[in-house]
Amino acid sequence: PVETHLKDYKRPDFNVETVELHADIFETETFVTASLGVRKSPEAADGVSLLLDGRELDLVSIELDGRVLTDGEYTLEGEVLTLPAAPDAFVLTTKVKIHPETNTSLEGLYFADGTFLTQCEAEGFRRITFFPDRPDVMGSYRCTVSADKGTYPVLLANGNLVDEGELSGGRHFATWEDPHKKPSYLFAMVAGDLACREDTFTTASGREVALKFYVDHQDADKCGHAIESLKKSMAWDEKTFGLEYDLDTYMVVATHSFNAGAMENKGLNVFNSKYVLAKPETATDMDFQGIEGVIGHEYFHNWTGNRVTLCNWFQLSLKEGLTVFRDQEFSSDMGSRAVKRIADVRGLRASQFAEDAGPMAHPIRPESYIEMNNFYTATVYNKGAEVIRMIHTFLGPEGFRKGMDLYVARHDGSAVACEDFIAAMEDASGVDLSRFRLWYSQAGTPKVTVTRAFDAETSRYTLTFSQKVPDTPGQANKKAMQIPVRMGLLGDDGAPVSLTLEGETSLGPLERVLSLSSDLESFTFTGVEKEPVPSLFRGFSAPINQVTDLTEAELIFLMAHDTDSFNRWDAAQQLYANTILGMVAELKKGEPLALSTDLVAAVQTTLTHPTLDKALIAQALTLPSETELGDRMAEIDVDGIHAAREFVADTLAVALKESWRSVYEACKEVGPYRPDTQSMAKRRLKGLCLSYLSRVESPAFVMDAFASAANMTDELAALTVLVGMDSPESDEAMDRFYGAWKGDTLVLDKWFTAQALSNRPGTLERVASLMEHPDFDIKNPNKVRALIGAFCQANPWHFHRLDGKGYDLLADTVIALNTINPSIAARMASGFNRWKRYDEKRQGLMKARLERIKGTENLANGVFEIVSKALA
Ligand code: HT7
Ligand code: ZN
Repeated sequence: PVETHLKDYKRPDFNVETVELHADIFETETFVTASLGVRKSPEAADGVSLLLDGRELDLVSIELDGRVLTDGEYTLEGEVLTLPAAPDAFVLTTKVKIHPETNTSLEGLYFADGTFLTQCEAEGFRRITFFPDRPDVMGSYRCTVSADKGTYPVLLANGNLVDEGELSGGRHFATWEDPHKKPSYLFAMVAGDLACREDTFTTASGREVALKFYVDHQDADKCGHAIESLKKSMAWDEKTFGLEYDLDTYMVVATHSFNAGAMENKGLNVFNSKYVLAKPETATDMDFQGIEGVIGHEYFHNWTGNRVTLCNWFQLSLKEGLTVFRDQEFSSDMGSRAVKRIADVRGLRASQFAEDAGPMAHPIRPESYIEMNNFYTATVYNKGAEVIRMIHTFLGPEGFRKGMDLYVARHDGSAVACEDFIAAMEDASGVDLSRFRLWYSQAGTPKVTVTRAFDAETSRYTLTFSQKVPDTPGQANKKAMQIPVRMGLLGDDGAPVSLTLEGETSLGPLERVLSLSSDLESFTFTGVEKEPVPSLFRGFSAPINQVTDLTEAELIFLMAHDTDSFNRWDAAQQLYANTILGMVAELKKGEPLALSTDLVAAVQTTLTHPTLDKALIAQALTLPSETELGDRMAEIDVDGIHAAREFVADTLAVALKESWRSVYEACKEVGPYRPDTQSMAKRRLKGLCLSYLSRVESPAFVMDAFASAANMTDELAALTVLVGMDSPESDEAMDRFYGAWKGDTLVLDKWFTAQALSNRPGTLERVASLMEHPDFDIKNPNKVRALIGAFCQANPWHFHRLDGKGYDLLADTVIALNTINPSIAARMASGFNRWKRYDEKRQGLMKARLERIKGTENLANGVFEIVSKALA
């Protein structure tokens, strides 16, 4: 396989200014005719050839300015069609035959669940027609779709509908024109039989935009929340960034067969139905929040991604990191900022930190790729968003807004690089970001070690920070990064201490942002009478691993007193992790376990806190997952972690039984379901109490909660707890749930996941047998993620079974998916990425499975890239 390198990037020799497409869809074949208005760039050398990408296309005919080209006038080798010494300006017309009806990759044009639809990012357009399929080639598109009218009454493409009509043989057509120039990855078309839910939004400048959601007829009653979320997103972007929508129509199509969450195609988003469809009976609070976030994300791409796009795929974080930051801010403004931040950081630590510590570690702007699809990663997206957040921290909200204004004004309508964003931020704010740029080129999670010294005689308190960016594959000896430390100091009564740095003449603020930029730095605060407890990296001000020597007592103090909600939560997490990992070591030595009474008391205080946000209480009392705990160990002790974590959970359940019970009762709601922040917080805490109570109450108690649930959040919370209980109630609940929801594919995904995550003996065998269930379909990525993804990523105790059967299940799945859907196969293969972190026996078992995958005939490039890097 060929590796593409950032250092080899050159601007294109030819641009395609206009694209006229005709897609004639039939049941067993589709014909695509493309007329491309091509113009040579003034900088291109004389005699350069035009190169067009094409994958799995049958070339029917090719013409240049209306003249049929003969064999010698072009070449077609592999996936490249070459026109040697192409003229300066011309129209190239090709006609190809494609087979969406057998395309299971879900890229290009494909047919799923009765609908034809497209997915072009990153390189799917080349599966539709011959084209220079790269994001810096931008043109205006006019697209005509034709299909049988009875079967596919809805025909859509980007932009505005400009013509439609009947054709012979019961067929019809629609022509769409997009007034905005775009790269090919933003192209979309759809043909299907879909219901349309409509609404309108009036922009700040008074234009009316039609909002149209296309879904399966049976799902037409589940679009309300998505539509409301879209309207909120549109209003938020106007208010926060002054950015208004730029077309008369905004269309969203929902499909059950999709490789990712959603796609921001210009004016015609395609969504995984999971991120559109919701009603209280079928969707959980998390689903409602997920929909709001993803709808926002795709909408915000209209400016950060579509109007200002990328010059090459190495710059992916330019649109994704920035747009994730924007969607995070949007969700924070719509709900609870602290709760959202905790969820985001939990996710970042679980997936991105692991990525940074593994064989696929890459900077947010990668330097090379074999398969671009492998770089839609937590690093590019979530660490990318953290990098934007740090710029926001350094510049402040006003400086950041000025930077955004300048970025959009300078680059609207063009394809640019991460560097252009940083330059706009610097120019608008006057803040120097030269060292900060290292965040774009250096991979790895910096480790920041903090030591403290208090001098009671001079009332001076010194914090010393040393930073080290770890080596990652292909990158060693890295430079110190610029790191913002949002911090405060707490006095022994919990009150914040003034932060006056040595040399300052006036009393300092109660919170400040320190900037680290070298390997070792000290900051001395004056006028500190008593030794304080430091609260550092508040709000997770930088994506780093903090190493401190805070004692159990200090962590308990921060858990109770820190003014920063995030750090209160983080102190609790550190406390649990220290406790559980300490127990893992004790178990190894054969020592008996005992939980500190101070920790139990701290949990009790938090649980019964009269005024604290209930969602924050729930977050603070959720133990780190077995995977998170494993990430903190040099060699992951699967069984030790499981045993110690279970011991802590059981002990807390027994010790605080009365409190869990009373808080549980107090969180019970009256009245109908509402997806507002407070009600969601109550349900979340109630669900957590139920999970602790299940350790001390009978299965009948949980069954009762299951049977009386009035919404999917409560129902699933009870089901998830029940499925882990080794009792007849568990099977009964699974059967009842299946019976009630067998017609709803999204709800069945929850049923599959609940079983995949069970702690019960025989879970692996259950997962294997569910793969044969009539409702499981390996061609459907949601089903694969719900069952096998959940099992391999979130049930480490069963997945890492010592007989290697969990590893076989994953390897067999990757090999099966290799031909069906290589993109999902590669994602699943990364389930082995951490193999070197386990004991020798497990390492050997995983390595053998990786080698088996690598030896598979016709291995897809993407899978090859993942497994060969893992084995290197
Ligand atoms: N920009 C999109 C990324 C994407 C994608 C979406 C659906 C299917 C395959 C895909 N490959 C890449 C989604 C986003 O970040 O908004
Ligand atoms: Zn995105």
